[in-house]
Amino acid sequence: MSLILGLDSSTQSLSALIIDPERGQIVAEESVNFGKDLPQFGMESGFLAGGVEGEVHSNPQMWLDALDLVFQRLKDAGAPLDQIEAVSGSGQQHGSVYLKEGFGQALAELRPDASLADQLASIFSRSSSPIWMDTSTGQQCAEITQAAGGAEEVCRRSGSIAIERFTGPQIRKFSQIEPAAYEVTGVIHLVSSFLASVLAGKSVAIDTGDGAGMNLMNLATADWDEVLLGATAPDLKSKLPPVAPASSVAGTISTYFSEKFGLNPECQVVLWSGDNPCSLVGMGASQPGKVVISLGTSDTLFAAMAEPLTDPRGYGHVFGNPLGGNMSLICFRNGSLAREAVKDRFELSWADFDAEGLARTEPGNGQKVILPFVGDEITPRVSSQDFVPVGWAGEPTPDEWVRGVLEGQFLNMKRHSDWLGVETEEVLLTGGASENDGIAQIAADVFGKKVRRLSVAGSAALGAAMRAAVAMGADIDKLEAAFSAPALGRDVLPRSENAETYRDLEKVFAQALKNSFNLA
Ligand code: ADP
Ligand code: XUL
Repeated sequence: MSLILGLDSSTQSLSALIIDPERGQIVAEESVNFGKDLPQFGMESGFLAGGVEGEVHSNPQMWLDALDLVFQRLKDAGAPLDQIEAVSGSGQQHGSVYLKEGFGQALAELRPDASLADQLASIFSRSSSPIWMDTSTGQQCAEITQAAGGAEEVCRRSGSIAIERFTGPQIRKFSQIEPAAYEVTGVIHLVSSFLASVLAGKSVAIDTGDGAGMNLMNLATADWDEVLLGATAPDLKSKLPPVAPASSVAGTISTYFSEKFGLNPECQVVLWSGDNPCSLVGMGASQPGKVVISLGTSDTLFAAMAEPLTDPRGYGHVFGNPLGGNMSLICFRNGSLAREAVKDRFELSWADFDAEGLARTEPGNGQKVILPFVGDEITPRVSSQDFVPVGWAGEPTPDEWVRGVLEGQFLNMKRHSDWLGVETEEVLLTGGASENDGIAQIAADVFGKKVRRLSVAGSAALGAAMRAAVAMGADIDKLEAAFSAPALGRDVLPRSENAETYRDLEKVFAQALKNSFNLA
């Protein structure tokens, strides 16, 4: 009994990872792709296409079928399910599940001879679940902001200003458009706490990591905030589970799973958390001092924080760090999409973004910048139709465009993460574009820090497993050394000869933002 299971219910798939914390090994991996493996739900990418006015919903019954299927696959593959000591999980953040009174009872009565989805079919008070991609609650955000005393106050309390995809505004909308269904809702869960409840066979708590993505939890007290509850929807407190630290053990695994799939009946269920909080752990960055930058479709920057500071400009978010304290999450919408736009516009290749290509221009482009927003941006919140070169006498050359946009992206990240209040020792780079040495060098130079590359695939499931292992007494440093080690020989050091250039360029960038978008 020494293995640990981590699950990750993301937008498009549910994956499972079994680790042996003592040996530092991955023992088994399986996954279920919602579109491919559960085509009966008609959600090719895990959500319903064609939602009106920014609505993006998914189907909680699909998540239940996926849970059954992933355990069946583990069992069929001969995974040692009877040796799993603890399980935890990661859920796409912000998504919400609406359940009638009696949810806990229904879970306690689950029989192994029928599926989860069939047995729980009548327990939902709302058949679909809004997810993080939903942008339909602008009006509700404005109403909550007004009722709670302004954007700064909402941010001070919850760690973020009112955000469309966050759960509070989503709940408010549901209470307004379907008041009768809201009325009969007994409990509202997040994707994470919903699936943790199913595993535990009872309705369990929401953890502080994912709970902070609701605009409902008070960061300082790590509990529901009366002012925000009151500003959001009637009688809301009675419809929310309690908040608890992510390290809490919710109970032992439901007999549904031990009888049906052969899990050990003593297997402990540790609370689930959100995917970003779990990734923080999986990336080996749960202790303050490291900043993770993920260069994916969008870029994200996250870091463990020593103090629960909030972003004075209102762009970044603060969530609970599942291993204690807090973490920041900052999203930059113009990530790879913007890099690809430059590449396509000038018919370049990724080699032009690499060391060789970048050698054709000078660091800092002679103290000229390009504001790197090919489309609307959320950090900073600006509406933009194209990149803005600032201070250029003529049109930049394609090589200057490449350098300008990359430098602009990292300068923008540095500027908008200056409120974190952590002394960064190193920057951990991950995501598709992190492979590129030229891009990594610009990151190192702009931040003035050592950049390390991580090749952890599936950091959310891994982080969930590592959290469960820590809850069972494993040492986080040992786990990080075994599972989250930076790729060997791929560190990039900042070049001291460029330090002054980039310090000056930061000021040029700040001035350009101010002049072009009227931003402080
Ligand atoms: P996501 O998980 O958001 O789908 P990934 O982290 O997988 O994204 O990153 C994929 C992106 O990485 C691609 O769309 C591409 O723009 C970018 N990418 C891949 N290779 C390179 C490279 N060598 N240099 C720069 N960008 C790259
Ligand atoms: C974070 C966010 C996304 C989802 C993706 O605020 O909305 O990263 O968690 O699953």
